[in-house]
Amino acid sequence: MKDIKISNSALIVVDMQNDFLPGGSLAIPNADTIIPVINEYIRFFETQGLPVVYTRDWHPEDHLSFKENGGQWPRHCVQNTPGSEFHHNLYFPKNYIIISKAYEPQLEAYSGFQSTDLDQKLKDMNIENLFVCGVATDYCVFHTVMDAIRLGYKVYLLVDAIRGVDLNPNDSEEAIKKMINAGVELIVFEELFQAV
Ligand code: VGL
Ligand code: ZN
Repeated sequence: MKDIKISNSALIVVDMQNDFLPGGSLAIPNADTIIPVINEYIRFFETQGLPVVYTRDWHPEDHLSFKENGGQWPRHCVQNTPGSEFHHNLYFPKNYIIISKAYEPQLEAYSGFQSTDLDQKLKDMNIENLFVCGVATDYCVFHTVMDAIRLGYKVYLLVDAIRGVDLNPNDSEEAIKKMINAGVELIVFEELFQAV
């Protein structure tokens, strides 16, 4: 059995917003199929009295990552539009934290830690272990995990609750390999459930 530490832990749900889900402008294949699994994780953390953090891509209309502005992505997750809203099936506990990122026109930020107070908020709560799920495996999940490891957190990647863009077919696989090399531990819900 894996040595999973529940105390001083937080769940990070990355970018489960309409534009990244089927029907959205930057739809990630099968991203909707992880919602029930993510909700299980959220309920687990809620039951354990542990914090749940939701990151969101929060771009201004003139964001540099959009094709119309010279970037590589279709327009997505524009602040206060339906596409930037969290999916309506995503579960929210009574208490939760939202972290908005990439909110400035000239700033790209795939990581939930980049130009946000996420690290400070977690340290204020004495969080040492992070459990990360959501989208996209090869972009925001990847960069959030790599930053978290760099910042000294023990990071668990919830492999049954992530999906990737895969512009190239192996991008997510490569990203997972890099995260493993950096020290991430891969787990599925059953292993977390058995850990308590
Ligand atoms: C993301 C592409 C562009 C992500 C954000 O959330 O992974 N991907 N912006
Ligand atoms: Zn974006």
